[in-house]
This record gives sequence, structure tokens and C-alpha cells, in this order.
Amino acid sequence: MNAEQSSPKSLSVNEAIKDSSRLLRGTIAGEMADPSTGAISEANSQLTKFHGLYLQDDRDLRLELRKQGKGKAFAFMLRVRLPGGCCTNRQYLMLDRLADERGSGTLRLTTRQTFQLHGILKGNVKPVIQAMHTVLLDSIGACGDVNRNVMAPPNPEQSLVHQQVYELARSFSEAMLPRTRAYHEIWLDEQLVAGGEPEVEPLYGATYLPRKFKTAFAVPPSNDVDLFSNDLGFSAIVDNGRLTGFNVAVGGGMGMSHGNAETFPRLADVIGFVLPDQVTTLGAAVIAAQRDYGDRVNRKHARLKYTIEDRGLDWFKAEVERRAGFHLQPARPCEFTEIADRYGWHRNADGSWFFVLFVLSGRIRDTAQQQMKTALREIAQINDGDLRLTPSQNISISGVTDATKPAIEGILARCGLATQNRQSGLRLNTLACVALPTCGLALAESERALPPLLEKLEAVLDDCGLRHDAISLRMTGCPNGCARPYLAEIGIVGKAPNKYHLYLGARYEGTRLNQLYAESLTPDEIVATLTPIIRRYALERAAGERFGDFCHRTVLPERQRGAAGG
Ligand code: SRM
Ligand code: SF4
Repeated sequence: MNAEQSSPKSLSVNEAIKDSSRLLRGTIAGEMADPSTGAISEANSQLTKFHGLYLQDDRDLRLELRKQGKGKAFAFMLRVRLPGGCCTNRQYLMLDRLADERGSGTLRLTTRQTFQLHGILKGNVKPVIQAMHTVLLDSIGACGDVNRNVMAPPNPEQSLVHQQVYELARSFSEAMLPRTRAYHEIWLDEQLVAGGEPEVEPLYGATYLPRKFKTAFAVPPSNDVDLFSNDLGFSAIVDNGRLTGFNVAVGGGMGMSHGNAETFPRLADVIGFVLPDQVTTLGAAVIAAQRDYGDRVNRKHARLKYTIEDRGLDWFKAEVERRAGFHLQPARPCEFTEIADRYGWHRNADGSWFFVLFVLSGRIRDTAQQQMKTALREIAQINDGDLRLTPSQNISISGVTDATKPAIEGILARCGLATQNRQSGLRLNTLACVALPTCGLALAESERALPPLLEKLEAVLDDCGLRHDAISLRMTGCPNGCARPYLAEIGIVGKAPNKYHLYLGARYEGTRLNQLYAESLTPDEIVATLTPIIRRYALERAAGERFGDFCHRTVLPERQRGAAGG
């Protein structure tokens, strides 16, 4: 039986796997040491997720290998844990080297501010994790049914509040880590826990959470972390430059399945306000409530958003307050008006510079036109500051001094990146998930289908005089929503090979979901469908009206009236 399936009313198969795993050990160590296969068992591959590792196979090669009577080309994907996306130059240089020596030769920046290494053969996994450990990087809880990589605005130097929020995000990530020593034993050869006190998971218990759990911290007016797509979100409330506390939002999530109305994307609801020193207690209470009340039978219904939908927001808030031991204060006024990364050079409050570089789909590689991987390596070798990953799959070169800035500019120019940030407003606001060839769940291409689609849409926008208008477009290879497509003004979601559902009308700032507009379109049909809408937008938009708001005001209601009229 597939690990996602379960018989009615019985706990999902994953629950039994977790329960019998001896706190995430399973038989991973033995299977990883077996050179007769590049894979591991289904049960252990569920457990390695908690260690930041996914077993994948190269889907481009599947057919040919099958024809030759050979098995799949297995390899592992490793996701680093990197709260707030902050990474030292030394850590970056290590990942850059590991990608070349033991991975696919590229680095992938994710939509949750971290790195993924793809294509790590089984025998290379342990050396990779050990090398990461030497620069104080780990992948604990980067995947699995626990609190995942915690997001926070990527430039702590921007203000004292940003620094405080980053520190809180980091300590929140540490506080919510699993306590098992399984990772250290399996990958870092730490001695097995034997005798003495039995090991416990004080927060998670032996079966961890029913499903993944995601937390983000935002500093308004920027919603760069896409706060409302998270299970738990903290929006900083600032008074006279001082952090007073956070509005708390719960129950966001993107994932859904095509044709299953019981699954849906949902925005988090704001339930109140907490003081900075209440954040961790509150977060632990939310996680514990979800641990105890989340659905452990049906994994497609197991995220916090469904617990809240089923039991009600008031019930959930009361349950959280009971566990936290305090009441939330009423939410404070708070508005999000921005979401995009601040591309280019900017001065920090401390006088240093940061430069945000646009990275299409977060893929760091060298091509004939652009040597992005070389550029970032050379920059990491000379920069005095560090590197920051943004929630939009971009990278910020941070802490740059006046003395080093010219050299960094020189590297960017030499590596073909001088005009990287001078691209269309559409391009600078795109996200695409990985999809094929590595993602086992992809129904269609995403990262690889985006560039030709973008070029065609850019031609339409140029024609309408909209080249510099910021319009968000997010593409995924399936409805799981890894690039948060339901919060894009133009959402493109894979349905089948070369077929996508088109969603329109989200608010640019990430505070309103879009709606399904057209089904099963090829990329060319998407362009043909969007062209008249873009033309109308250019001619008919109200002053300052964004593309998503225009679609929400005109295009979507008209379509609904048309459908109602038969
Ligand atoms: Fe995701 C599963 C990639 C962010 C919702 N996601 C996957 C897997 C691991 C496929 C799998 O389970 O076998 C993908 C690996 C592809 C590959 O080859 O690398 C994958 N997800 C990604 C990344 C790398 C996309 C990217 O291009 O950046 C992002 C890694 C984030 C990170 O660093 O932790 C990524 N995934 C997201 C997000 C966005 C976010 O968290 O802000 C979402 C939507 C938000 C949410 O969770 O609701 C997301 N991923 C999913 C889901 C659907 C979950 C659900 O509730 O239904 C799955 C499938 C699952 O869990 O069963 C999934
Ligand atoms: Fe894979 Fe679907 Fe996530 Fe894209 S959205 S990475 S296809 S799971």
C-alpha cells in the first residue's frame, strides 16, 4: 500500500511508520549502507524526510531505462534548514562545492528561503551532511511532519525591528526542532542513545504532527514572506520604531487536489496579538493543539487549516489560549502594501549595502550567457557580509562595504548579470516550483516551462505598454502549490502533461486568493486567453489599479454572469 493511502477510519500508514520508528531512526542507517540499490524502502523514505532528505528519481530517464529493462535512476534531494534564509559566505561556499562534487551541479533556492541540492547519490548523502555539519548547517526538520524552515524578512540590518524579528524567527526554529538524536546518530556517527533516561519528544510525541507545519514572521508593510499561506504567521506591530508584539494568524495553506472539493487553499485568519516574549509559548500551543486535534486518518485533510475549518476558529483560539496559559490581546491595526523583493543596491541602517539579485525560478547555474554560480561563488569569497535567501527564490548579497562594492559590481558585470535586475515587471514577479524532472508529484513542467511562456507574455505586455508594470505570475507543476500560485495575480497550475489550469484575481500583496478562470490550457492557449485581458487592462484599468484587482473587479464577475446566463 502507498504510504499516503489508508483504509477508512484507520490511521494513515505514515502514523504507523512514525510510531514504530524509534523517534525517526527506522532502519535508515542499515538501508543507506546497502550498496546493492540506490533506493531505500518506502517506510524509510517517509522517515528520511524528517532528516531533510527526499528519495527521487530522474523522471526524464524513466521511460528509456524501463525500455532497457533497468530500474529508476534514484538520487536524493537534500533541503537545508536555514531560518530567515541567512547563510554565511563559508556555508554558501560549502554548498556550492557540494553541488558540484556530490550533486547535480546546480543549487536551487526555494520558496521558503533555503537551498536544495538535487541528484545526490545514496553513497554521497552522509558525506554531504557531514560536510554541511563542519560549517554548522543541518537539514533537521527541513521536511516531514514538523515545523519547517521558518521564514522571516531577509535583511535583518534594515532596522532594529528587522533584526529582532530575525532573532525571534531563529530561536522559534530552534525551539520547535525535534529533540531526537536520530539525525546525529545516523549521519554524524554520534553514539547511539543506550541506557539512561529514555529519549522523549516533549513537543511532538512519538508520532510527531499529523502533517507538515509552516511558520513565518513578517514586518509590515512588506508581506515578502507570504504570511497568510502559512499555518502560523506573526506580523510585527511597530510603534515609533519599537517592536511592541505580533498579530497572530493561523490556518493558512495552499495545497489542494484537482477534482477534490474537500481540499482547498486557505488564507490564515488573524486571531489576536501577543507580546514578543509570548511568541514561543503561543507557537508551541498552536502546534500542540494541531498535534492533538489534526486528522491522522486522511493526510489530505491533515493540515491545520482543516482542523480550524472543521472545529471553528473560536474553538481553536480558545484551545490555544488554554494551552498557552494566557489570552491573546485584540489584533492591532496592520496593513500589507508590498510583497516584491527590493531588487538592486540599497543602504542598510548600519551604513552597509545589500544587493538583491533576481534568480529565475531560484536556479543557480552557469550558462553560456550568465555565470550566476561562478559569480555568487566569487562574491562569497570576497564579501564582508553574508548571503540571504528571499521567499521569492532570489538572493541578497548582504553587509557589503563601500570598499568591496565596486569589486562585486565588477563580478556581476563580468558574469553577464549587469542587467539581470532590469527585466520586465512580470518576470521580476514570477515564481516557479521545481516540478520535472525531480519532483515525483509533478503532473506538468513548471521551472522548465516558464521561460518560453514568459517570453510570449512579455511580448504582449510590451505591445500594451505594460513592460514595467509589476504583475505577479506563479507556476506549479501540480496543485500542491509549492510556488504559492493561488496567491498570484496570474496562477498557472499543472493538470496533465502540457496542460494547466489558469487562476486570476489574487491581490498582489498576498491578501486575497485568486479564482479558477480556465481549465486544461496549453501554454499557448494561456497566452491566447490572457492577451485580450491584458489589452483590456491596459485600456480600462482605474488609476493605480493592479492586474489582480482589475481581474477581480471586471473579468471574474463577467465570467460568472456569463456562466449564470448560460
Ligand atoms: Fe512543496 C511537496 C518542492 C514549498 C506545498 N514540495 C513537495 C516535494 C517535496 C514533492 C514530494 O513530496 O515528493 C517537492 C520537491 C520537488 C523537488 O524536486 O525539489 C516540493 N516545495 C518545494 C519547493 C522546493 C518549491 C520551490 O520551487 O521552491 C519549496 C521548498 C520549500 C522549503 O524550503 O521548505 C516548496 N510546498 C512549498 C509551499 C510554499 C510555502 O511553503 O511557502 C507549499 C504551499 C504551502 C503549504 O504548505 O500549504 C508547498 N509541497 C507542498 C505540498 C502540499 C501540501 C498540502 O498541504 O497539501 C506537497 C505534497 C505533500 O506534502 O504531500 C509538497
Ligand atoms: Fe512538485 Fe507539485 Fe510542488 Fe511543483 S507544486 S514542486 S510539481 S509537488
